[in-house]
Amino acid sequence: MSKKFNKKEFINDVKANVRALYRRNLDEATQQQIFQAVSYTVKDTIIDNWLATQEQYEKDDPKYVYYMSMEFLMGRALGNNLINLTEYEDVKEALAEIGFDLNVIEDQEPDAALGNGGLGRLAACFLDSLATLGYPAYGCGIRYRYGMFKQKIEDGYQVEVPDNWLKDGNPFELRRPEYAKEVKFGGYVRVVYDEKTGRNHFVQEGYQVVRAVPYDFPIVGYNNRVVNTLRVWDAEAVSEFQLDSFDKGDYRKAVEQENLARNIVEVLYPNDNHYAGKELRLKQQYFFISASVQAAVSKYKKKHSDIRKFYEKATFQLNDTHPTVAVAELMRILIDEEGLTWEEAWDVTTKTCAYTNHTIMAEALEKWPIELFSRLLPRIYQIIEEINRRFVAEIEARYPGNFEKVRKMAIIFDGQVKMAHLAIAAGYSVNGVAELHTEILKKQELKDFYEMMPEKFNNKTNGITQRRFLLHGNPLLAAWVTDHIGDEWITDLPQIAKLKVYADDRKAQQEFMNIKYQNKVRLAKYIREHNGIEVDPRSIFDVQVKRLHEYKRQLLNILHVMYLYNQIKDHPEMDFYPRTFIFGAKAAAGYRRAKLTIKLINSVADVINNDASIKNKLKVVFIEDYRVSNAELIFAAADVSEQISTASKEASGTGNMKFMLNGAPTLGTMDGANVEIVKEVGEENAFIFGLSADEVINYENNGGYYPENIFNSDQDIRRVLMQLINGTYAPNDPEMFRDIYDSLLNTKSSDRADTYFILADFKSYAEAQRRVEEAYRDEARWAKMAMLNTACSGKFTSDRTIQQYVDEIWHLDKEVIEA
Ligand code: GL2
Repeated sequence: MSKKFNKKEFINDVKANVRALYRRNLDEATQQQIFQAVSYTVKDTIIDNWLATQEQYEKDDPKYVYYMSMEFLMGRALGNNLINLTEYEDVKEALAEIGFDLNVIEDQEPDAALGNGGLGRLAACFLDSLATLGYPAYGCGIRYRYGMFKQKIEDGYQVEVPDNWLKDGNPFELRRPEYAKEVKFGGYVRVVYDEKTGRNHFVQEGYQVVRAVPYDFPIVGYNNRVVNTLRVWDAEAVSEFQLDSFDKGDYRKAVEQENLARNIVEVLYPNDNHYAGKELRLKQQYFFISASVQAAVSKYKKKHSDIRKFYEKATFQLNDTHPTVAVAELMRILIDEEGLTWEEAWDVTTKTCAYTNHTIMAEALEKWPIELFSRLLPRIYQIIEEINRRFVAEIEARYPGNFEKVRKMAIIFDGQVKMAHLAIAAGYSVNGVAELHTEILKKQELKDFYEMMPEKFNNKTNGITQRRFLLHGNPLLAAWVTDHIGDEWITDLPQIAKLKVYADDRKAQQEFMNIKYQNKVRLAKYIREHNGIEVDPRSIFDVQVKRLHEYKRQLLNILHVMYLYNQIKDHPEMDFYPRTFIFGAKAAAGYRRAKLTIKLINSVADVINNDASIKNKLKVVFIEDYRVSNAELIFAAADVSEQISTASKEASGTGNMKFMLNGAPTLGTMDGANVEIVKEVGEENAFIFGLSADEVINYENNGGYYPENIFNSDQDIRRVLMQLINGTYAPNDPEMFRDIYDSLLNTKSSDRADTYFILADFKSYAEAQRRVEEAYRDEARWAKMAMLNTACSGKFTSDRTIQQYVDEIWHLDKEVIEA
């Protein structure tokens, strides 16, 4: 294992770093400076292991997976690195000795928020599992100067503040200018006939060029000395070219290249499950993909001379369609630079690329207008045209005379380039992210593709890393689990099933619930400090944290809170177990209805939290700036996990798994991975409600749902909806929430009313909520349920997911780093 921790040496190194970095002594240093100094000290250890890992890989020449993703939602690095080095407790102790609190030091680190939500956080969990399991991997992405915006709540509204996460410097990253690559945009393609070979050559001319410079982040495996690499690309202007243009008097072009470089990695698009279709986004995609594919090919060529066997040493996993230009970029390099024929290049490409689908939401589908695409990436467009020509020929051969098939499956159609179709046509694997989701892909969204090439389709149910979301995020429970069953769960989560024998043990139940209570106290303190709201840790903490999206139905949750409030006001004597409804959610900056929903939640909170007459039975809290670091506190403290998406819409969800691991039963629909959670834990240990995916899809296909019937026949629902437009929650502007009301009932817009079946599921949701309350009142029953959720969460480790990708898609060999 790694070099043994030496407390004295560690303290000396921290002191030396404070001196070298800031010319200060320990007692003069700020907490931020201590954070930097500690991080550099930890980085030293990591670098030893990083070198050892690269040396081992160099020797063994293994196959690598390149996990290509526009998003890596890493969160903070220091605490996680210490956990995985198994030095967390040692460092905590050492710091305490010199008067610092590791928790406070950790809080100095900004989250690396290079992602929006589930898709980006999944990529981060996957990297953790790959390193822990010892598989050679690169994460490939973009080093955004500004990550996901910081959310401030002002007067109940979301305000977006730029996330300048690099302002104090990032101690863990390493700039690698020696691996820089050039990426070309625009211009035109000249075809040159080569007499000797009798082949055409394609030369891109008149283009703009950007220098891609990689920054490497270490990905530390758990207690195994493996350190893999997340490589994110920064953009710089190409200075020589600039001078050259300037000499030729092409000043304008030089400035343009400078601007292109500056803009390209400036900011992460804050859209979750939504395609914005912006030109800059396509530039970002090609920028990091071209650099990553070039780097993978260069790496291969260092050791191998036959590029036609590239796929034996490399596989590209495309995290959704965002990196799909990789298909055409690899073809370009193989044909234009390596001199392969089309057929040879296609053979390599289709054995290298694999695609993961993460959503069925229609508005998330990437479709680029031909005009934009061909202007920005002329050579890449040519290649895609040829891929499409051949693919359409295959479709026609398979379904003669069936133009409908061509219309539905072509890669280029109706003036658009369809990235999912390209990924499926060129990929050797297409996977969904939960069983239900994969079934819906096969039966609905990608039916035609599944029929034509069923062998490509497979499921990989998502997972999460227990190292961050239990060992780091919930130290009390982690220690308790280890006390009872040993520590193998840290790298083998299914072991956690051994806790089942304690489910009926009164003492264990009390200990388990006491830990939950302490975590609720910790969260209550956070809420007091950040929201100025007092919440009672003895109340039920009912939590919905995730991106704000209509399909996730935060609206259903808050409408139900309004309904409960009406009940309590009408029947003050009613027996009601105190409940704290906790929300956390960022809305895409341009998503108006989502932002209005945040305002609604805060307005309802304002009224309810300030109504002394209800005697603190109800509290509503909107936690500002929900992100990975505060998520860890929130999961640990949750009693109830709200997973209430319209069935069929949430591809998997991963928050649901983090709650389960931390002992919070799911209150949810039969959607995404909820289905598998319920299968593992048993329906009696979850609270399931609502329409099934089949029912929803059936309504959608037949257009037959009338929310106004429910509105007209159900007084409780009608009253709640009327409160949206009668000033109950907006006395100064009763029209404030009109849009939300209209979205449920009115068909002024072109959308169907109540697209997400909120009214259809309302009563069933309220009923499930009553079951929650009833179960919670029975302490022993609840404790058992909570503990069983933790005990049955073994399937949902990302270690299992990654092992399935390795066995069924990537076929990698495990590496062992010798001590
Ligand atoms: C998502 C899905 O919405 C979510 O259900 C899933 O868990 C993750 C990871 O597979 O992917 N798809 C998507 O576009 N985003 C997601 O979070 N942004």
